[in-house]
Formats: sequence, structure tokens, C-alpha cells
Amino acid sequence: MRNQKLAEEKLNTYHQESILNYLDQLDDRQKQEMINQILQIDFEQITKLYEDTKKTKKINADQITPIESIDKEKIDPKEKEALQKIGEQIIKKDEYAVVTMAGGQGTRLGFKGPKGTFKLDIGQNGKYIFEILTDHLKKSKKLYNIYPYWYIMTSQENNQQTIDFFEKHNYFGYDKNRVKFFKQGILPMLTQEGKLVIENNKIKTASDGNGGVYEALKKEKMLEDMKSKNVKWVYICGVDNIMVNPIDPIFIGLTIKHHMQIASKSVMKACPEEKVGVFCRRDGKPSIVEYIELSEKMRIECNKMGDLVYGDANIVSHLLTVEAIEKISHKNLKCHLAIKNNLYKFETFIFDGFQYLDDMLVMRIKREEEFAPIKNKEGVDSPETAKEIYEKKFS
Ligand code: UD2
Repeated sequence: MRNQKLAEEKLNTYHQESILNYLDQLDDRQKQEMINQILQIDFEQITKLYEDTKKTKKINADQITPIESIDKEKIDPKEKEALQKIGEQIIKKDEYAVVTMAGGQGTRLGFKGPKGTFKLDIGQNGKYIFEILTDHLKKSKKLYNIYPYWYIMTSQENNQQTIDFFEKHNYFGYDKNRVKFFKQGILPMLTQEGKLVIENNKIKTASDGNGGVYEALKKEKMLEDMKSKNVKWVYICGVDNIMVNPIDPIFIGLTIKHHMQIASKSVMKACPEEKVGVFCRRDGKPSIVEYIELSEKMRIECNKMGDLVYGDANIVSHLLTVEAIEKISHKNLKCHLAIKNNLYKFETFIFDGFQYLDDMLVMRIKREEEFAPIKNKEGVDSPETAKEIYEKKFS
């Protein structure tokens, strides 16, 4: 009863009367579940998030300056060899881990299950996205006789399905003792009037964005686990890029050589309108401006050679030290607003953490080598376009 009292007080204080009235319609179990949800919601935070939606947020353009990138293809072969050795040492000494962020909803793909369980029409019997990612990771076993530690970030809603999928497919031959799953956080969704939403007798929530990876690694004790295993470098990537190359010793070596704690891979933007974030500096600090926030000026600005000034596109392939992750995990990342089915969804972005380090390395790679995202059901960034790029390289 005390909890119900507390929950009712919160709902009154924060003008969420509609939920209050709804509570009495629920059976005891549902009511208890909803009371627990209410007690876990940070109403201060969501009130502020809602207030912020009313402020027109312009990116202060003069803070934004370009950031240099190193083209992997242009590194001198001798230098490449040396970098390769440095990176291979990290992998061979088992100081390397990979985090796959697979907690997104995959709404644009129109696929019900966890995106990694989506099957592409590749090879004899088709291949699941998770299967393809496992194949890329197994390269390390072949080359260095090491299965890197693999941490898979799931959402509250797709966690069990993801675990069951890997168990059913016996981890596609990967060493299951080196795989851990961890859930990212959630945030409530709001109506455009700032009200909580009820769906299936629960308060409607959504994953808190891929920026939730820092907090989740800390809260779910995955950071602790990495430190106990003497992991030094963590490659964090998305689940939806089937050309991802998580075993890239040159990338590791180049980052170490430049004394950086954070590095990312980029590809040249295909065109000014491409829906990708672009690397830049914000007030001198390393950053990325997301495609939904890019100004027209930044989108089309070219240098004297006619190349886009902000032409290095983010492909969600990030390399960080464990210390950098730990440092960022104590920061409150900015929440970005997305509107999904007419509701407000709040999410943080992984790259908003980069500004807490002084600098970062951006290594540009060839698009056809390492970037084939699956975002949409058809057209650009679809299973079809990804299959084509994949088969050009691997079949
Ligand atoms: C991402 C990049 C964008 C661009 C594009 C390239 C971010 C925030 N944006 O855009 O800059 O380069 O990719 O393809 O990274 N995810 C979670 N949990 C969440 C939300 C997302 O795990 O709560 C994962 C998701 O499964 C995917 C990755 O993060 O693997 C990026 O997905 P997204 O939908 O957040 O970002 P997107 O694809 O619009």
C-alpha cells in the first residue's frame, strides 16, 4: 500500500492524472507492475526532457569545425605492417573485446524480432545478421587462435529472444563462454502534451538510445568483467552493418600510435543528403553531428578541391579504451528527441560521449570494404543493397 501511495503522489505532483485513474482498472498483479514502473521513472528528468522539446534547439554553427581523418588506404605499407603488429599484440594478449549494440527497435526494417535474427538471402540456406557478425569475429580464431570477449547489448524487450536465438544456433560455433548479454536502459515515451502512455496495461517505454551503452556496461557489471579479464580496448559497433570488420589490428595499432583513447572508422559520404552522422569538432572537442541535426550549410559545404568539408560519415564502428568508457559512463549524455508514431521518444547517442575526451582518431576506410547497413525494408540501406555489397566481397 505504501508503494501505491508513493506512486499516486508522484503521478499527482507531475500531472499524470490519466495514469492515476487507470491504476484502479487493473488487477492486483498489473497494478503492482505499474506501481513499480512508476517508482522507477525519474519524473524530474522526463519533465525536463519534455520542457526541452518546446525549445527550438539550433546547433551553434560557429562551435563546429572540421576534424581531420587518416585514410587507411594511403598509409605507407611499411607503416601498415608496424601498426598491424601493434594491434595483433592486443588481440593475441586477449586485451581486446567487442560490444555489439543490438538493442535498437529496427522499426524501419519492419521486422518483428531482434534485428540480428533477420535472415538475409545469402549463400545456400541464407544467413542471419548475427551469424554474419559471428563469422567476422571468428576470423580472430583463425588468425590468432583467440575468440575475443563478445558483449551483446540487448533491450529489455528483445533480451530473452536474443539469448534464446544464440542458444538455439549454438552461438554459430563461437565459444559461448566468451559471450555475455546485457540489457540497456529504458525511458518512457510521452505524448506531445507530455503525458505518459499506457500500452498493454503497462507504461510505454523504449530503449534509451545507443548512448545507453556506457551506463549499461557499468550498471550490468560488464565493465567490471572486462577489467577482471584485463581487457584494454573495446570495439563498439552496431548490429546492422553486415560488413563490419571487428578484427582490424591496423585500426588498433593506429589508435595506439596516435596516443588516442577513442577512434572511429569513417567512410566518405556518398552524397550531401546521405542519412549519416558526420565527424567534426564541437568547441574543439571530437564530435559527430547526427544527420537529423545537420544544417544545410554543413551538409553541402565543400573545400577548394570540391570535397565535402564534413564528408567523413559515421558508420558506428568505434574503438575505446576501458578507461574512456568508464569516464563517459559517469556523464549524463544529451537526450535527443525522435518522434515515433506521433509519440515523443528520447534517446542518447554513443558519440555524444566522445566530447569528454580531448581528441580522437578518425580512420577513413573504403565503403565497399566495411559498410553495408540494413536500416530499411527496401531501397537504400536495405537487405538487398547489403546483400549486393556483401556478395561482391565474400562470395
Ligand atoms: C546510426 C548513427 C548515424 C549514422 C548511421 C550509419 C547513431 C546514434 N547514429 O544511425 O550517425 O552513422 O547509423 O548507418 O549511432 N541501438 C541500440 N540501442 C538503441 C538504439 C540503437 O543498440 O536504443 C543500436 C542499433 O541496434 C544499431 C545502432 O545502435 O545497431 C545504430 O542504430 P540507430 O537506429 O540508433 O542509429 P541510425 O541507424 O539512425
